[in-house]
Amino acid sequence: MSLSPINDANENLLGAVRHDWTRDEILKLFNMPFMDLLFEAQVIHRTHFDPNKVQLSQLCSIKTGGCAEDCKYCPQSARYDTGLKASKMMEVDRVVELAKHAKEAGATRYCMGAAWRDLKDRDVDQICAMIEGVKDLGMESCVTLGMLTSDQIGRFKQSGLDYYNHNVDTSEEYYKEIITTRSYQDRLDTIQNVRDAGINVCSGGIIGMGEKETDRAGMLETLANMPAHPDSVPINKLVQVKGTPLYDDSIDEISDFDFIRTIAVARIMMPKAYVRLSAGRESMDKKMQAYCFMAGANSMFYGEKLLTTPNPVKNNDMALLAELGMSPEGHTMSHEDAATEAKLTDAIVPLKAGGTREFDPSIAYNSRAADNVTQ
Ligand code: SAM
Ligand code: DTB
Ligand code: SF4
Repeated sequence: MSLSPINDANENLLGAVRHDWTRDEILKLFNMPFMDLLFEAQVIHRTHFDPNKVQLSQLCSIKTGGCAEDCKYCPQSARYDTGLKASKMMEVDRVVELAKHAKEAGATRYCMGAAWRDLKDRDVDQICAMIEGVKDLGMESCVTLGMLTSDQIGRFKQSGLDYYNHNVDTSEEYYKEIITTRSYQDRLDTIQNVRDAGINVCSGGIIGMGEKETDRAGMLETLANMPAHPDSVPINKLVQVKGTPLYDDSIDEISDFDFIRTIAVARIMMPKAYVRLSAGRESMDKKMQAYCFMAGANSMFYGEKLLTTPNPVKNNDMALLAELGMSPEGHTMSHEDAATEAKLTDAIVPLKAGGTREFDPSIAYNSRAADNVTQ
């Protein structure tokens, strides 16, 4: 018996980096027996990545709330009463200070988000200073600021920006049900500007907004059929926030298995992308997250807060990775960084108090010394 059910069905489906996926092919993947799908995703994952490593990104909301857009999922839209207080843009020094803490706790990428429809030229200098501050710490930088022009992204490139996050959110068909104040094409144009500037693209979407399986397939079709696959693909599980239109009992919560399937299909379709387990982890138990890693997720948001909603506490995340024999992927820190490692150890040792496991210092950073050098 073959170990590769996809190859049995169609040799072209497995392993190749493709940009010509059809909806039918993708739906075929979604409808594979669960175990076969996970197996294929693991094989592909192991071809390109260390399966026991997870990249950690930390978010910072540099400008919260008061957004003009009507994204039905979003607590930061000014159109919905979610009780969120809008704030002004944070000072550069404060952002860099928070990034330093994030680095000390093990994050390698710092993602700064603003509740804007689009970026205004008057804000570009301040954002450039934030990017430069994060880069000076030896971290990767990412920003997500809404739509932007090629001139603006060119300025960020000069400041050393590594990633720009701009999600397609769902399929082109379902998008109209979720957002009316800007088009799918607007999103794609911004992503193209980012790619043209030589900045890594981070683009994914949200699962659990009442969409059908064909919409999940459509979202992945858009992402995988871009001229180059996004370097990072965040898969968010909708966080239902009271006051938003998607805070709704009538929306069936997506089943765990359907969510895991989406991760696995993303891994198969975009073999070399970092697939990020993003919003919604707070509602996932340890087993669910382990299945997501098995399906090919190899990145996650780290730290107690996403932009405005909660995320698992760092100690729990470190405990989960330790229990699974996994470790954070690092490329800006080394074992020589004793101060940093001591802080990581402080963060993990209290786990022992829970009595579940012994602390093994090697999990704080890669236990295989060879991997500890810059990748
Ligand atoms: N305003 C910018 C934009 O829309 O591109 C950047 C920030 S926006 C909050 C970034 C992404 O967060 C959205 O594209 C969406 O995918 C995700 N997001 C926002 N609210 C969410 C929620 N309640 N649940 C899950 N994901 C959410
Ligand atoms: C992404 O895809 N998810 C992150 C990040 N990119 C900017 C944001 C999630 C936000 C969840 C809701 C909130 O905390 O406000
Ligand atoms: Fe504004 Fe972004 Fe939220 Fe949409 S997702 S309302 S653009 S902050």
